[in-house]
Amino acid sequence: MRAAFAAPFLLGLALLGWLLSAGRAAAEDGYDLWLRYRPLPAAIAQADAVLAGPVVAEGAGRPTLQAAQAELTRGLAGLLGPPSRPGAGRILIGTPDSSPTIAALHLPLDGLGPEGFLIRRLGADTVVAANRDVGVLYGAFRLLREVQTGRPVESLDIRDRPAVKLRLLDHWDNLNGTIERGYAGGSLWQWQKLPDHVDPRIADYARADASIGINGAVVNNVNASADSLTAPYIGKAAALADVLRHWGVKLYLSVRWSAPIEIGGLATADPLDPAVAAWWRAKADEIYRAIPDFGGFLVKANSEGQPGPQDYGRNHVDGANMLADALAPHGGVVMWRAFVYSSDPADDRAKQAYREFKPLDGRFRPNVLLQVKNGPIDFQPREPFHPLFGAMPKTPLMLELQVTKEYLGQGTHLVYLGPLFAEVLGADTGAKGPGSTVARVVDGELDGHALSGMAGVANTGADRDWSGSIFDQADWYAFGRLAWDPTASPRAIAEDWTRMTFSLDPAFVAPVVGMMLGSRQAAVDYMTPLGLHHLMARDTHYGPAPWDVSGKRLDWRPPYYHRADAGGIGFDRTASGSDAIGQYSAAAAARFLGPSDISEDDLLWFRHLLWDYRTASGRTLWDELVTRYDRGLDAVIDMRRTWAGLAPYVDAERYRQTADLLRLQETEARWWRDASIAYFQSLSHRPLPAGHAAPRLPLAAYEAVSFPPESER
Ligand code: BDP
Repeated sequence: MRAAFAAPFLLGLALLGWLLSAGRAAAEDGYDLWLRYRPLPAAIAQADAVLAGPVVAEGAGRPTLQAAQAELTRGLAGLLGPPSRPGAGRILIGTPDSSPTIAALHLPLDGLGPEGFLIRRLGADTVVAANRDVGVLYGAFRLLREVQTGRPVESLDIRDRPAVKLRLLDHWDNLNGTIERGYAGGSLWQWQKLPDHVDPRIADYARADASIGINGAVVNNVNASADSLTAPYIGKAAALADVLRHWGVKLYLSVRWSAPIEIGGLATADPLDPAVAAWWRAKADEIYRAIPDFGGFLVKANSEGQPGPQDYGRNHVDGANMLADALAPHGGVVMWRAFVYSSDPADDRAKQAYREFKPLDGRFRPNVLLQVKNGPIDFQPREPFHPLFGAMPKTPLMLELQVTKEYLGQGTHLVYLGPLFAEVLGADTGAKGPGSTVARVVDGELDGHALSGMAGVANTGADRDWSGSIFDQADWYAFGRLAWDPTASPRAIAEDWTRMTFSLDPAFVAPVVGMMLGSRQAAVDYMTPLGLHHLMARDTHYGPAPWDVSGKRLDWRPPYYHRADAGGIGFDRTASGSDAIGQYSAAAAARFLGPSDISEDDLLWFRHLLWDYRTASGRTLWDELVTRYDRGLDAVIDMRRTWAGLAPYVDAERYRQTADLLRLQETEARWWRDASIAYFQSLSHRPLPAGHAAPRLPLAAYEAVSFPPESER
């Protein structure tokens, strides 16, 4: 048997866990995520017998180290089997200050920072060492990943550290247990039972985060309730933090700007009023008494009707700095969101955040990050990168991505978001010459910021499979991996995920990864091809509604975005239109508009064009539009076919879930395609190009669809 001599009781626990998880294997309901630890194929397990010795961690009473030890013990037992080979080398884990053995090795840990790690084979032993316990934990998960993905382990020599400092999930969880834009069941937190009962599942959640390097969780909705800052809720949050902490995950809170009025009894929330500042200081002190490692505040202010400093004639700097001053003595940060747009429809919504924030560059306190969505509108299937990236060199800009697929098919469509995330990270802002990518802005390197961050709006919920479907788990996984290394390849991430989640068999991995990599472009094509955007149904953001003019504001109506009529289609954001293009560097603007952009992915985002405009393919714009809608639908039909051929490689439960959802996706891709073509044809008055089928129903039938039906809302 594997032995864990520093904490022998862990052996029993680990084995129990292993037996339990083995017992669950039959169900394969997705609960285990990518941490399945099922036995590896014999050939690989044989080679990995170098890891068949005991996991040794010196340093009692250090929960994160013990978690790392238990994880390695459990993982290796699952992957390689419990019995150890006599004489197999040890797996030594720890930091120089936790472990005299590690200290005596004088390993080169400089430059690894607090979260980096080193994994190295030393004689018969394998070492996982770091400067801090959390680095050891990350190293343990990395070692397991190497084994689990079938990489050779005989001569391991890995040094790694995260490029981004704050790697956070933003949970849009409400205190009543619902989740805004959540498609995987209710909230995991169970506020009502806290702090007396902390669901053991919280530890599993934190463990999954840790396995991909996520080190923070904002636990409540950006549309925050002031109640989350009351003493009872601080107590509840503290109970959560006590669990998250062991896995290196810090707790953060979204705060409601008007809390000093709503729960503090003040008459105002004016950031320049000394009583208001004092209230926030006292509140921060109170939070830190309960949660000593509290991360800080996330703020949605003066956005979509939320209160904010502008209600008092102040600006975002006044607001953010006042909160920053309250948190600074404790080491906390303010993440101030840049998702703002005014109600003046005359002004292109895509321009508004830049216009409001760029002049404020250099005026924020050092512990403020400005949190900017990937694109200037709102998490669309494709957007050009947000023009603020590269435009505010004196302010750390935190990238906000949406892991939950609000506009991309929600909990049902298979759309792997790795390519979307990587596309924005790889986009060249041109701010400081070629290669000034969003990734380099976000990790702080381009402008020399020590503080840096990436946030993903979480897709987790209380469903057994956490994310709503097995394939949606890949987006959580990809977000973590890219926050750790923003230059990582979405293909490599998909390959690792597929191997860990399903199987090492190349006959399975290759087609699944192919399917995943093509799936985002497929969704773009069947929903909003060629740079079209925001054509989804109002409020639900599910299903097509390019015709809908019922929104209260012009910019809540799809025609505001597509601007189609008998003449043509698209939003003119060139200098002759709204000139949103003018917010980008000359190099980026030239790429968006230039003839070299043969992908034409952003064509109608920036330009209003005649239906007969010649696209790069030689087809007219109208014909190209129809061709892309069909390309999207065809890609989904292909995905279904691919998956159908993979049944022999997957357990029945996970096979069936994916097959069912792909069938639904095909139906809905057809709905999108037919409804959109029917609508745009009513304006273009052009025949469908040869070989493209007419929509199955007349336009009126699509316009009449209400989805989800009223009864299900
Ligand atoms: C939009 C969502 C809305 C969020 C808002 C935000 O539709 O539910 O509150 O973004 O990010 O995408 O604040």
